[in-house]
Amino acid sequence: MNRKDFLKIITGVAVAIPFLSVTRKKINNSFGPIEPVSIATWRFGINTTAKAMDLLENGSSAMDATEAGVKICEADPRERSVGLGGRPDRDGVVTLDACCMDHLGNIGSVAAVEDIVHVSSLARAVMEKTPHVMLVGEGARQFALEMGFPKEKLLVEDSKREWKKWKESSDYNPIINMENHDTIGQISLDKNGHLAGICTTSGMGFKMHGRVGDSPIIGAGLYVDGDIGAATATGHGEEVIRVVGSYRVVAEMERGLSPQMACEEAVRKIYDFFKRRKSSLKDTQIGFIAMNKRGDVGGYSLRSGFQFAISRSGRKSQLIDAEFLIS
Ligand code: SD4
Repeated sequence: MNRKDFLKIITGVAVAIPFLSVTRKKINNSFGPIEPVSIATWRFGINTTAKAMDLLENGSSAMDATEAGVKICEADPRERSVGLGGRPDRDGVVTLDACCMDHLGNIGSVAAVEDIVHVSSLARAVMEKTPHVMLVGEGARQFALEMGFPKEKLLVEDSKREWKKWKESSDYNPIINMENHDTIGQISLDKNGHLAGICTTSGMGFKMHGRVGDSPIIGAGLYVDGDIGAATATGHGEEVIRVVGSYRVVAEMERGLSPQMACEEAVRKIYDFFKRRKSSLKDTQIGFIAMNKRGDVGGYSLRSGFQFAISRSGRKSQLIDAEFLIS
């Protein structure tokens, strides 16, 4: 793909200037009718953004469309890092994390949840039906059951087999999954110009029981500012939390950076923190995707291999190989 095609995909138009220019002005929204857009992390984003786009084109809200998208991934037992079929912790228990945020600043989050597949919807239920913003562990599970979410066995045979094999080695060294499927973070812009996002995951494979990563942490795994833009993260959650990653990306957009440049800044910050701590960058990966209020998007990762999907109105979803900082 040449630079011009790339710019066309991420900005939706064939001009380079809006993407490349750095202004200090707030993003304005006087761009005529809003074309819906949905973006999501990794290969599975192709289907989830296509689903969201079907709904967005028919007038759904960004939150409804995003939720419908990520639920496809949560329900798929072959996706081994999200929802049903997610990888277990080191005790063999699958625990899920998720959060959601809309353009008004409404937030909901659940962490370390057992037995519930659609933790994205559960996070949304926390947002809409409780006076709180975050429920964890057994409390989140109980709330789900009270709300009528079905109780389901999340550990599938393939994950169990992998976990047993992992247990043969006594080393406790959970590493971030570098394969082509991982946490799903999805952001959509609807016809009303409203943004919403959801992040959902089983987290780091073979993590300590009770470990929570960035994905359900508002500001780390996801952040939405209806006046500016939205960002979401995938990869090594501890590192994303350290720099409050998704908030940082949105703050960079508020400063005037394009979504692409904002993602690059956040990844660079993580890299700097690694260097400062003289910590090894081996076995780590971090990726951000972002969208501003007018539907320009960006994505960037620490290492090669990160992909994200974009669906724009009237076009097929496309998978993009993100640019990266180090190979
Ligand atoms: C976490 N960021 O739990 C999530 C999961 C992930 O590669 O993206 N893993 O740290």
